[in-house]
Amino acid sequence: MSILKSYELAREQYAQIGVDTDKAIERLKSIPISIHCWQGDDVAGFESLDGSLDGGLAVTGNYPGKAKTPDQLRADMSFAFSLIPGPKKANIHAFYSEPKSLKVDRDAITPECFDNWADWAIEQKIGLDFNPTCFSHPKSSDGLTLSHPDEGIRNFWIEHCIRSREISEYLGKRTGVRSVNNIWVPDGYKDNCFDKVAPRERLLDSLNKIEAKKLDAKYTRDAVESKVFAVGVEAFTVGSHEFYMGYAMKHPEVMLCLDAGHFHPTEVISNKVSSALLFADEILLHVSRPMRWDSDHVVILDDELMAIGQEIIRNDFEKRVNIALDFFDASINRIAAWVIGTRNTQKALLKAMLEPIDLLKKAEYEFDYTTRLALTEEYKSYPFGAVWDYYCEQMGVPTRDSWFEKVRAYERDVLIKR
Ligand code: RNT
Ligand code: ZN
Repeated sequence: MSILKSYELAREQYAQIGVDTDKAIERLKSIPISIHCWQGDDVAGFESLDGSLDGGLAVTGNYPGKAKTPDQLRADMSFAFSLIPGPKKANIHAFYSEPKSLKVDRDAITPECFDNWADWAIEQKIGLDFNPTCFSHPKSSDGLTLSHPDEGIRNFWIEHCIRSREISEYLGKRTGVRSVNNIWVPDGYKDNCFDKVAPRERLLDSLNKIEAKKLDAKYTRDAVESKVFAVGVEAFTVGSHEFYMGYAMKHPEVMLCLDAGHFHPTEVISNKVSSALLFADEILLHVSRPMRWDSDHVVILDDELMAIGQEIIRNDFEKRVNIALDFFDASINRIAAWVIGTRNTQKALLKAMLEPIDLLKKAEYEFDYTTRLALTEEYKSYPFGAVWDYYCEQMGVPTRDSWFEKVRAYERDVLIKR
């Protein structure tokens, strides 16, 4: 059946419950999703430094065709972008630098090392987000970086983070879109920690040094990301949720980052947004999917993803919640992973926009929990897919599952030949 015909029927059905689907589509067009480059190369980076993936980050699988050069990675991302509707940003890491000379260590990176990324982003008409890379490096091999007891190592990572902030500001200026600079460090212990205070004091001191200089808020803004555990860091992380929550509250210019995979297994970030935004003007989300001991599965349209979408949409938080993705799976086509995860995140937002929000809030305020339950359940099977398809068509990207054959063709023509 034609996409337009289905849409017109869906529009009528939604109109009956007071939902304007055209408005929902317009709203979705205004919400950028920051897409992480590191799904494309299994979080490897392109440095010729001696560091393999560490810091509790684990990527499993050996699907063929991963990007081995920055140009390949950008080509793959550009292709993925052509299959994803709506506004996007690209999220990059410091170890994707392309220095003009042979080797530039992390404490020496400069904005020019990211000129190729900036040029590409301008061409794609997108903004760029940034992250210092405090892992996969000889100086992170003790599992401690900004909280390392050795002052020399600490200073190395402080310098790296200071430079990352400046690079982020530069990228914001180049692209004309504010760049978010997100600081995550892997610091922690595999086994029980005897002194929990000293490492946190050192992390705090390092952050204060990193944040000492004020940068132009028009172009960059920092965020700090917590984590509860990782493989090899089971017992203790220095940068816990309470640590960074406290830090962000005391330093309101720094945003709190909530990663969906960084909490205890049944703890969800969808239930943190409303509290965090009572005390902060903006937050950063890392949309991911925890699965047992892994925190970074490709996001699917599950209850938690929909709950994240609902929290943003029901409360008009889209200008205050920076939505970024953070997952990596090397066992499937990496471009498909981007497309699946991003389109799902957008679907979750759209689905939330198709609820009659005022009506459901009213039922709740009136203690009419029967209406609340009956209607939310009924609306789950309203023809949301027809609205999504129409949106994709309007945005000039493949509708329904037709993006997939394009990924298969790209795999055959490009990826397999690498
Ligand atoms: C790690 C954090 C962090 C990373 C990326 C690569 O647990 O989630 O955001 O995934 O920086
Ligand atoms: Zn993350």
